[in-house]
Amino acid sequence: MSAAPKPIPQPEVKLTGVFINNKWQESSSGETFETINPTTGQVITRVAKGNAEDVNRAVDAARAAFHRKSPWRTMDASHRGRLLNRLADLMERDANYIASLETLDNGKPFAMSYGVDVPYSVDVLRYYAGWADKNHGKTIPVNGNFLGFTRHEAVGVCGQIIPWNFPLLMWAWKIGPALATGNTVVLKPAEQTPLTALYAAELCKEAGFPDGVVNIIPGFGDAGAAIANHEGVDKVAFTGSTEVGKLIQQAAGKSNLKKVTLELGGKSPNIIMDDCDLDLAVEGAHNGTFFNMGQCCCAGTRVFVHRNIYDKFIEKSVQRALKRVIGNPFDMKTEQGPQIDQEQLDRIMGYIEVGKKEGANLAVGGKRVGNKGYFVEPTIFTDVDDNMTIAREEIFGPVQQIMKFDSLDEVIDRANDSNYGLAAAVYSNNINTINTITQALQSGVVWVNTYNTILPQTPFGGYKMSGIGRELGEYGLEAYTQVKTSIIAVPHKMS
Ligand code: TXE
Repeated sequence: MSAAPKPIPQPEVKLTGVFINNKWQESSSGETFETINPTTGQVITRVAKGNAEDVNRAVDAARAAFHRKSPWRTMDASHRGRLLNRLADLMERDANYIASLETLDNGKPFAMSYGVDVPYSVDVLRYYAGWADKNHGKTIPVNGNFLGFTRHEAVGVCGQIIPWNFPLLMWAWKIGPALATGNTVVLKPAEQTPLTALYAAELCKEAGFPDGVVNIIPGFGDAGAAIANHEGVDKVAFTGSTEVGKLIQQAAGKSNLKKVTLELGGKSPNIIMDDCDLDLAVEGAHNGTFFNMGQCCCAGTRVFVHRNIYDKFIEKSVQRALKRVIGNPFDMKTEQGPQIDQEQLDRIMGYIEVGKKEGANLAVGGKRVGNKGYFVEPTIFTDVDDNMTIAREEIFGPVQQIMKFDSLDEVIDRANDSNYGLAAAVYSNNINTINTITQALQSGVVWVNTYNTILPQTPFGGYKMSGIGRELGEYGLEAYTQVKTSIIAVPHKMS
């Protein structure tokens, strides 16, 4: 994408309704809720509060759009790909507006919304657009006088529940593979950040997706629960807390055993060996923790540093944290905006207190910044013990834990000693160390001399309590397709 334009500091909010069947409507209850600007704590606007009744209506629309004779089901697969590419074109056309809206609603720096969130969303849509007519089955040389082949068919109506940390990007991760494979969608954005999901719904309509293919229900957990419990939903994809992930799985079990994919929390280890490029590692660990105000499921908040470079690493990490630019997210120099809301701010400040109480050394930060909006200083704890609360629980804020280690075997065991297993990284220049670590760590991705490198082509997802299933890449198609076998009797077999 070209150099960032000047952001729109007060983007006009155009769409605040429930989006069903390509039409904007009020919520069935007529209720609305406030969405708050986290930079100021002020209300941006009110948004329709969708509930179970709205979910019912959206599922009806999505079912009708999935009928075997519908325009969507009878469309060439390649045409689905063209629609997704058109949607990506429209996002690029409106990139400045969308990025500005994202910064207003979420608080992330415009440099990130414009430089990361919007272009990555576009990339994911284009990546899956390419798959639309390439996700094919196999002809299988079966026993007997039969012809055997498989088709990869759409699952049906997909419920998708997304969080607030990457509102547009999570929307694209969910919608892209679902539509490429011919499903229909009922998506609920997070209550904190509904605005870009709603605007992007309008772009789906403009791109030409038929009525009922994409339905968006802004609302709270009750609307999410209605999706997870719905008998007419064939699959649910969720990104959010591990706690709610468990509820989604239970709801699926109690209702119609809908397929479930979950992308949940993490407490990812970042292992810094003494043969690493130290400056690269310091910067990698800094971004690994502080990117997106620390509100990343894959944040590398357990930084294990080899004894030989421990003191030097801490000195440089503290210097880097002190240089981090916090402030107005519409300022292009800003690296760190506010946390998403008061609740998350309180939670993070609570963890910082617990860290101090349990005896970790607060090397830098630890305080709220100002009293307007939800800003927190980049915070580093050193001399952290593996059993401390701040070393075990997801903080989801700009708080880094640094621990010391002596040997490779020791650090592998300690890194794996977690209920989570989403991501991990190693900084080293020794190929044997790298190979050992990448094989031994229990996590969905292991980065080497890089962090947060998430690409449309490679799968992303969790071991252990970090989730079920994979998103992105070819593997990401599996969640949205079923394999059907056809066996046809043939009078004459030619093997
Ligand atoms: O998450 P929730 P919250 C983690 C992070 C954070 C914590 C709490 O540690 O501090 O979760 O954040 C919808 N049935 N992550 O409370 O509640 C909700 O409306 C169905 C990690 O914001 O899980 C929203 O759309 N849906 C994470 C979505 O779930 C329900 C990103 C996520 O909200 C529901 C966010 C219910 N019963 C938080 N209750 C990641 N993996 O990236 C709520 N929701």
